[in-house]
Amino acid sequence: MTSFKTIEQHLIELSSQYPQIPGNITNILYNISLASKMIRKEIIVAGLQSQHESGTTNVHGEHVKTLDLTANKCLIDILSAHGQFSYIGSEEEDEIVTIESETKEPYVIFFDPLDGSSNIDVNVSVGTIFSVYKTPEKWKTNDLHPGSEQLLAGYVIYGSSVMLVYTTGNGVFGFTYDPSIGEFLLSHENITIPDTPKYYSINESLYPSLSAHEQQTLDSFKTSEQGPLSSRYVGSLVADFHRNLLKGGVFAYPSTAKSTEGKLRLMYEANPLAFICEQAGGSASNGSQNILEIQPQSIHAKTPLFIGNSSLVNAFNKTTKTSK
Ligand code: P6P
Repeated sequence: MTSFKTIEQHLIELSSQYPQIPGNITNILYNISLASKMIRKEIIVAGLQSQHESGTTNVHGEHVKTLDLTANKCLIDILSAHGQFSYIGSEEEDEIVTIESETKEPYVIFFDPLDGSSNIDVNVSVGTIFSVYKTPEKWKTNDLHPGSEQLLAGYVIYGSSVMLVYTTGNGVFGFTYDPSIGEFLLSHENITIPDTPKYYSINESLYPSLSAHEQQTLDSFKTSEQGPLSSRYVGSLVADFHRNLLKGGVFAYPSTAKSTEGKLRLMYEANPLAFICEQAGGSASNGSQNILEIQPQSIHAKTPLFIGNSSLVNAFNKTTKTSK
C-alpha cells in the first residue's frame, strides 16, 4: 500500500526532525498548493478559450497572456488573505505589493505566477516559481536580500501531471497532485540530482553570441570530454529544470548581445531554483558567482543562469584566463 502523505502530514513529520522549520511554512505551502489547484483548473481548459493574449505588456515589455494575469491574481488574492505576507513581489507587478494588515506579517514572497506561458497554446508544460524570505524589521521597498537568505523556495510544474517541489533547506521534496481526491501526495522524497548527467539544455540559436569559453564548453558536451550528453530544450524554464533535476544535466541561459544581463530573473526564477538545486546536490551560477550570493539590485533584476550538475556548471564558469 503506497503511504499516502499530504504536504501537511509530511511537514508535521519533517518539522519534528527539523524544529527550526517555522510552523507557518505549512500554512504557506498549503495556500500555494491551493492557488496552484485553481491555476491548474484554468490551464487544462486554456485551449477552449479564444483570447490567450491579454493585450498588455509587463515591465519587461513582454506580451502578457490572459492566464499570466489569472495566475497572478489568484496567487495575490489567496496569499494576501491567508499567507502571512507583508509584501508580495511578482513578475506581473511593476512594484512590490504591500499587504495592508494590522500586524506586520513575518514573510515576503516573490513569484513568477506562470513561467513559460508562451507555451500554453502549444500544450507545453508551464510553471509557478516561488521564493520566501523573512521580512526584515525595517523593510524598505527594494530592500532585497541574496538568495542564500531564502526560507522556502519551490515550483509547481503543470505538465502531464502537476507536481509541487519545494525546499526549506532540509532536502527537496516533490508532491504529485491527485485530482480524484484533490490532494498533493508525497511522490519524490529527498530528491538528489544524479551524479551522472544526461542532458544539456540551451537555446542553440544563441551559439553565435556566446563567449568563446561558453562555445567551447557547449561543444565539450557533444564529445566524450564532458559527454556526449543529449540535448533537451523545451523553452519552459520549469520543465527544463525539472527534467535536469530528476535525470541529471545542466540548463544554461547566458547573457547575450540582446540580453546583456541574461534573460531570466534573479528574485523569482534563478534564486528559488538555485536553492532547490543546491539542496539536491547541484549548483547554480551566473558564470562567475554563485547565484545565491548575488546581491539583488532590483526586484526584476535579470541574471545569466547556469544550473544543474556542479561538474557542468563549473565547466561554464569563467576562468580568469577567458573573457567575453
Ligand atoms: P528562449 C519563457 O519565456 C522563459 O522565460 C523561460 O521559461 C525559458 O527558459 C526561456 O524564457 C526561454 O527563452 O529565448 O529560449 O525562448
